[in-house]
Amino acid sequence: MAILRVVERVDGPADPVAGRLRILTALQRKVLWLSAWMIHNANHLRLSRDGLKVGGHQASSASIVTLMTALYFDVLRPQDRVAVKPHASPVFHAIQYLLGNQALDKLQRFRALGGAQSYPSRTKDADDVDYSTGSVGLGVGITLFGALVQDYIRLKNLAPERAPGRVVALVGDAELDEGNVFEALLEGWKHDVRNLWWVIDYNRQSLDTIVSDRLFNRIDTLFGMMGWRVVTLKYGKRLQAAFARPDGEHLREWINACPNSLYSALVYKGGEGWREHLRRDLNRYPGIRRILEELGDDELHALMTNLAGHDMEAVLEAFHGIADDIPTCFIAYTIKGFGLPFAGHKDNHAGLMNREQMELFRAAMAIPDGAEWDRFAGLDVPPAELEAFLAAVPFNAAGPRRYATPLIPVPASLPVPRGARMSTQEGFGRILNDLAGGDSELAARIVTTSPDVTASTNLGGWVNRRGLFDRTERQDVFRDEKVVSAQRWLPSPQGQHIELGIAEHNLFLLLAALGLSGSMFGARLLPVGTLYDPFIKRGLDALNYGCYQDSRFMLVATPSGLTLAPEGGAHQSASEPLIGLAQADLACFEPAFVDELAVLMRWGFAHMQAEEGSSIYLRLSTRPLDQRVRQIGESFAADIVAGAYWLVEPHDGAELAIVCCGAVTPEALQAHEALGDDLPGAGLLMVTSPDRLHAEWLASRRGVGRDSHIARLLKPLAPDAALVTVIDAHPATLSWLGGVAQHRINPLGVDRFGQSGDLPDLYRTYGIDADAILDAAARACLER
Ligand SMILES: Cc1ncc(C[n+]2csc(CCOP(=O)(O)OP(=O)(O)O)c2C)c(N)n1
Ligand SMILES: [Mg+2]
Repeated sequence: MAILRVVERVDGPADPVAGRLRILTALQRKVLWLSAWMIHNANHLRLSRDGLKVGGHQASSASIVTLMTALYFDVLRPQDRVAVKPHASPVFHAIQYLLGNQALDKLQRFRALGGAQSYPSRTKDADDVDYSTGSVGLGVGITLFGALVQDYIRLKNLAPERAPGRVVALVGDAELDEGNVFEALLEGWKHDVRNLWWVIDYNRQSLDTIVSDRLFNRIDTLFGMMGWRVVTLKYGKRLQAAFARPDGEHLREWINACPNSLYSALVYKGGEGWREHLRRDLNRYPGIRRILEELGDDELHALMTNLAGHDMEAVLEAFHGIADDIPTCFIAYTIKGFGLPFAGHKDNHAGLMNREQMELFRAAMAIPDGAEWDRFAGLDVPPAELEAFLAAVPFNAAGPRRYATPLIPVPASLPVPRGARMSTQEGFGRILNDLAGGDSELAARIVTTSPDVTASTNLGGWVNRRGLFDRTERQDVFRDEKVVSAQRWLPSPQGQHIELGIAEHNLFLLLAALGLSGSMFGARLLPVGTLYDPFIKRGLDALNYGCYQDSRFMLVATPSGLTLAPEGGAHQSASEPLIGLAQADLACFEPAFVDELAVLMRWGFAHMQAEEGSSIYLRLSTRPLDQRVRQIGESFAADIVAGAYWLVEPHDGAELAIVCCGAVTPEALQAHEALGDDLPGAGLLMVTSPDRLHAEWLASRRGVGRDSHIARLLKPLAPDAALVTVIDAHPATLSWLGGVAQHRINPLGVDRFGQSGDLPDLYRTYGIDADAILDAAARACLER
């Protein structure tokens, strides 16, 4: 088995470049050791209370040690922003430990509560993670949108002038199987993104197996087509030297033609395996025979595994060779598990060194017993020299890298659009349009985006006034040709709408990137993104990803529900409010009236900026409703934000309440009226946010805080009163209300796929019309 022969020491020549190389090579050795030891400690040494495998990825980490050592200790600058491939988390934490940004006890508690996180987390880790990662592909995609956001801010001079940073993704090669990566690539081409680096750890292994040779042969072409520069780091300096020897070209051809699976298998088998194959295939060349004679098994193995991604000199040369802002993809050939006993083995993804292997590794790394966590033990560079080097690392030179940015003032109220009948979608467009016409700082910091549904979600008016964002000024051809259009969308760097192609992942990744702009790039933005409600599910993992890193944005989902009537079942949404209910760090609302919407949007813009705030999800509708002219004072506004208020107050001891939410409010009103004398004093509860109501109720059940808002609201009802809930969505969104005060509950909603129809037909068919509400009320009363 090939073990431990590949992490080389470079003897210390006198010139400064070589001196640097020597130190970086030593640090790389330390990073490899610490990342492997951190995982070993978590799995084999720390007390286990539950018998679960702790995990951690020694092979994935080893694969990227050289690349990350070069980047963090030499190439990166403080303004650069990085997404680290999820399984390199131990490498990241080890590097931050060496830089003095990560505490030892966090390393010792890797994957334990309060310790360093399994996958780099912007919110849970204390060592300056830029982008969280975990769900493969998303960390790659977000860097592209991060680069776009950096330009958005730079071209508008929203932040103090600084040299632009590079936004860097450290990518596992199998991440390129994720479609979202390519969706992002296309969008990046359209928007001419700059200052973006994707460094692919091309170890030719995924989780299950060895990746296909055929596929990767196409990857560089693909990047080239999208305007990227591709830098391939294939062979290290020693292999390059061997290729330059007599007959060396045959060795190069042999490796070039070697299938990924055979190369990996030989990496695992070591020197003998290489010798056997090279003898069989290349023995006729005297130059190759010489090489085989000169080198012992270990040396031969070291030569044959000298891929550029593990060759510090080659890696530094490649990174430092790029001085412009053209997006660049580095394809760095590496070996999964490089330097570890399971290097190259196809099953090594979750492999852990056992105790004996770790002892051998420790000996090879020259780590004395008890000095496992020592920052410099086992290195052949004096500690003082290493300390001095680390103190001068450019990436670390400017201290904390996150920016604090002032709050954007939000007015006490937003004007309510006037009109007797209006949908919440129309109200949304008018509120934004109104903001666009003013000159508030709030409006200046709003940036909107939509995946090709800008016009159909009512953002058109805003874009007419605020323009499309584009790196360069462009003409409106339709206007120049005097073709009349309601959409006058002028592209320029001043534009405040980023138009996307139809790709919901891109929408959510862009929203996530925009919502981090303050701490990331020094200018706070208030992103508003629109899409059709059912297509939230298309981008759901990316939405979750944005929330997971506590990015702040306002998602406006419209149209929604069965209420989209003739558009049919493929466009009607039902389960989305349950997503809103369950998704952490996303406050979800479904107003019925536009005065409620104005309150919620105002609150939303403030909540998106609050320390303990979150992102916002507004589920809106295209159904025009009769509006109410109401004075909304502070306490009424607070009720709307808390999630419910009585549209019709119940009498004390009332036996029934109808609870409604969103577009079906007219049906609830109609049913309530029809109850008339049969059930005097029945209440009509208007729910504006099942999510906020539920969250607060849960908190109160856990003993946090006082009575919940919903418990207070339901107090006047008789103890054995019935609730009939109705929402144009899955009935479970509101059925939990029966648990608040143990009222009997009859939940109405949509629990089957929809279909085309008009509102009366559909509401009747799916049981959410006034008759259905009355039937439910009658049944509830009979059950008493
Ligand atoms: C969306 C998603 N699907 C599946 C996984 C499980 N998973 C973790 S790593 C991995 C493959 C990683 O291969 P690669 O990106 O090449 O990384 P490396 O070889 O460097 O470990 C998979 C499928 C995941 N983390 N995210
Ligand atoms: Mg891989």
